[in-house]
Amino acid sequence: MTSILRSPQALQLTLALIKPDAVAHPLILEAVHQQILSNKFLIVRMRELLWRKEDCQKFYREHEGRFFYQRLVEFMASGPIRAYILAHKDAIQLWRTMMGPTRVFRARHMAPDSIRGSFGLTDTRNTTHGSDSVVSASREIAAFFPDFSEQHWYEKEEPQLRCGPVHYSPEGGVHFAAPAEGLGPA
Ligand code: 3AN
Repeated sequence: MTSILRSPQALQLTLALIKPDAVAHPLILEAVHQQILSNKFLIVRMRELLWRKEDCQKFYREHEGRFFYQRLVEFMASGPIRAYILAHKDAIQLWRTMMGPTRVFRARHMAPDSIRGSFGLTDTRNTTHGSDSVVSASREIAAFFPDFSEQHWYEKEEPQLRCGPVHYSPEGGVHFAAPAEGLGPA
């Protein structure tokens, strides 16, 4: 396997999900999207999908046997979810801080302005998911975006996005590196 050299300033990737409780509410969905933008994440990819129960079981297999597992799997397959690949310096930690604690009671008390503190309904219906390590981010990105090559992205897209200029497409909801001046279509 080819190793990928990353400079200290390199952008890190994470997988973020907006869960069915939030996707069902357009204002909450938009509020979370705006928080992603205002925290200067680059949205590398975005898609909405319905998850099959088997996909949820596979994704959450580390929790199999826990008391909330069945409830979690049923809930995640109960309606559309939105998946993002987000890029930022220390993206994994930043997104997890923005989400706040897993348990909603704790989120409301310890991080009332966090996403879960603001919008979480219960410990299961807690608005968002975020990868918890570089290894899980790679695994989770591959699960939701099978055509995305992290290696290609780090080699070709990351340097352009990091050095700018970067544009945001409100229609597509993603960022892209702008072509250099004078190289665009006539
Ligand atoms: P996080 O999403 O904060 O990384 P994990 O990975 O421990 O937390 O749990 C995955 C998901 O399982 C949570 N987002 C939540 O929906 C559900 N979950 C975790 N702990 C509980 C709990 N004590 N009661 C109900 N659901 C839980």
